[in-house]
Amino acid sequence: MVASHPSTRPALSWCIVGRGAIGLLASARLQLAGYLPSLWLKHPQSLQLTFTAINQHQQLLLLPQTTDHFIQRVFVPVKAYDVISAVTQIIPALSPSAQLVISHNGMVPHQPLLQQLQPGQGLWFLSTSQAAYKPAVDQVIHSGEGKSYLAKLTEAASDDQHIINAMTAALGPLEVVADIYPLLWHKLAINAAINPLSALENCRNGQLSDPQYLPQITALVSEVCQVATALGYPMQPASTLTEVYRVIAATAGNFSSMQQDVAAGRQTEINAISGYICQQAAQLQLAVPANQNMLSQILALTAAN
Ligand code: KPL
Repeated sequence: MVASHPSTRPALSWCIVGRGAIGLLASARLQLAGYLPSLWLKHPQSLQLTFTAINQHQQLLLLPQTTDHFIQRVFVPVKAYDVISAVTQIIPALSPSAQLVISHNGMVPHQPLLQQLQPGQGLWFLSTSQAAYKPAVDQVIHSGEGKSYLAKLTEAASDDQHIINAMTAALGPLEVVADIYPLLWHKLAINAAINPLSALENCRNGQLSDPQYLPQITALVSEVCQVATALGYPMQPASTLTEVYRVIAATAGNFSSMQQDVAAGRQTEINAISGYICQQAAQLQLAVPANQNMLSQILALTAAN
């Protein structure tokens, strides 16, 4: 059988930026669905990836490096603090009508990205609760079944059916929503409650169901609800707290991304999570001591890195 090459079937080509767990999960699932994913890495190289699906089925896949210089579709699932620089680096290689799908934890101001795009280049946002981790640089394990939400961030976001189909293959089930921000605030509350606390306690998410953490988690969640509501995204503390405990139970055996970052001595997404909440609260003149405490403690813990 002759292997197909991206340039012979450009309609199926996707460029995936970075080699994070979600990006590799998306790449593996895209390839298995018949798409042609390629990796855009800081040090260009192809990757032989061992992919373990949610049903434990293992496959060895070859993910080539991106060689296109007229990239039409790109998925950018990088850490919050890397989004702007990743997009800045790839922009010269994009076609004038390229479609970019970004995905990250926490909140990042999207204005600097929008300023760099040409009028025909569209920006989408994907928020996912699919869970994956990398036990080694060339292995990715799909560790938790989740769901993804996709929304347009700009008028130039187009090519809808292809983007929706591909993102469904990559990280579905997928729901298309008109406004991603209510969902992002919802996810921010979950991450603000679980990520810093699990990193400070150096524990799996499930350990946070211990009643000793209830007052702290309740305070973190109600502060986020207060800020989100003041910004026009109404959130109820009681139902949000229930959702946080549902996620803790659903991901009980997992280490949160921030626990993993701290344990590995990497930069964390604390500024895009607790930092963003504190910044917004300061502008609204609201006090958020529980989130401020998480921010200070994680920054102190990682200061030496
Ligand atoms: O999104 C997550 C993360 O680890 O970043 C949660 C939901 C907390 C799952 O671990």
